[in-house]
Amino acid sequence: MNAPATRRSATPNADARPHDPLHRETGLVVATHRRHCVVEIDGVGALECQHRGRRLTIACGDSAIVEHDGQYRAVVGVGPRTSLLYRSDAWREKIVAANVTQVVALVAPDVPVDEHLLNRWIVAAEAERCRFVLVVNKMDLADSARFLERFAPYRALGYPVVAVSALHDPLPLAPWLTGQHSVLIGQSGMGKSTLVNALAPGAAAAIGSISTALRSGRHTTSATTLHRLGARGGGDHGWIVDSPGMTLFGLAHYGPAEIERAFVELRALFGSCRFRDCRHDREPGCAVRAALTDGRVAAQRVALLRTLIDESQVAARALRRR
Ligand SMILES: Nc1nc2c(ncn2[C@@H]2O[C@H](COP(=O)(O)OP(=O)(O)OP(=O)(O)O)[C@@H](O)[C@H]2O)c(=O)[nH]1
Ligand SMILES: [Mg+2]
Ligand SMILES: [Zn+2]
Repeated sequence: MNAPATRRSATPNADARPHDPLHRETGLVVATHRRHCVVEIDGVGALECQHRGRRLTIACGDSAIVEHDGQYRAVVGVGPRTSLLYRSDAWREKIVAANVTQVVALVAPDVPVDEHLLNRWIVAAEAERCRFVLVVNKMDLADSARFLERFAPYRALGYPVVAVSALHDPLPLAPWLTGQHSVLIGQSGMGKSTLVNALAPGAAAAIGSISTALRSGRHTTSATTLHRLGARGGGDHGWIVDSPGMTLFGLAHYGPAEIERAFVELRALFGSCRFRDCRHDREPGCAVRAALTDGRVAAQRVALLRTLIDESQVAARALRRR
């Protein structure tokens, strides 16, 4: 429904600059931070660019149309997107990554896990038709085996749960990343950047120089960065996006039908509710509530379903008032 204006848009802003000739080329967005981004163009290299136009949203993974003449460099448009991972509420939105095929969420035993947030990432992945993989990191820590057991219900839903130690044993994740365009997502401190450094050759150096270029030289990640897997020139082995830790993930841009479809274990039930616009709350003849009473579905997933439908309706009303 109310997706950003640039979603699946290929139309560049075409007003010409006075000091032409400009080069106009297309490249891959490999870093974003506020209104700046870095675009990698074949045969040119990495260019730090500004966005042209306030309405233009640019994400790592985007195919960006860049105008440059040596001094002036701006992204004037982006190519059509196959997926767009972003968070939103009734008032604003924040883009995480574009054109990803897979969402990889990280949890670790030494950081309190917000499972509500984790389930929101699953919903976002499903709504964007991306594969979802859960990574349980820091398996070198004491008690990690018991921590891992906590995520058995996600495996039961059909999501792969991969146990790694980014510091000591990152390789179990490697086969899941090959050939995929992944975004790593998770609360702060779960080990996303450590994992990217372990699996993408040259990532540490790239993150360092991007942080300097975009003036974000902090330990905790503030820029979003994209890293190629495998050697350059050796074919597309895929890429992985490292994003800053998140505590909020609003999904107000999806309508109730998209939200319902994103709950894999509930899909078969929705058609069976008595009312077509059932909110699966107190309505009589609700098939979801019946499954909840029987213990066939988890209470926290149904609670999230209701919350997301509510948020989506609040956002739709706010949009109508604007
Ligand atoms: N013991 C152990 N510590 C780890 C492991 N992976 C990461 N860490 C530590 O966890 C801390 C946070 O790691 P980061 O990679 O910065 O975490 P992040 O998810 O990128 O955090 P944000 O950028 O703030 O979102 C660092 O001190 C890492 O050294 C691991 O496998 N084992
Ligand atoms: Mg980080
Ligand atoms: Zn219902």
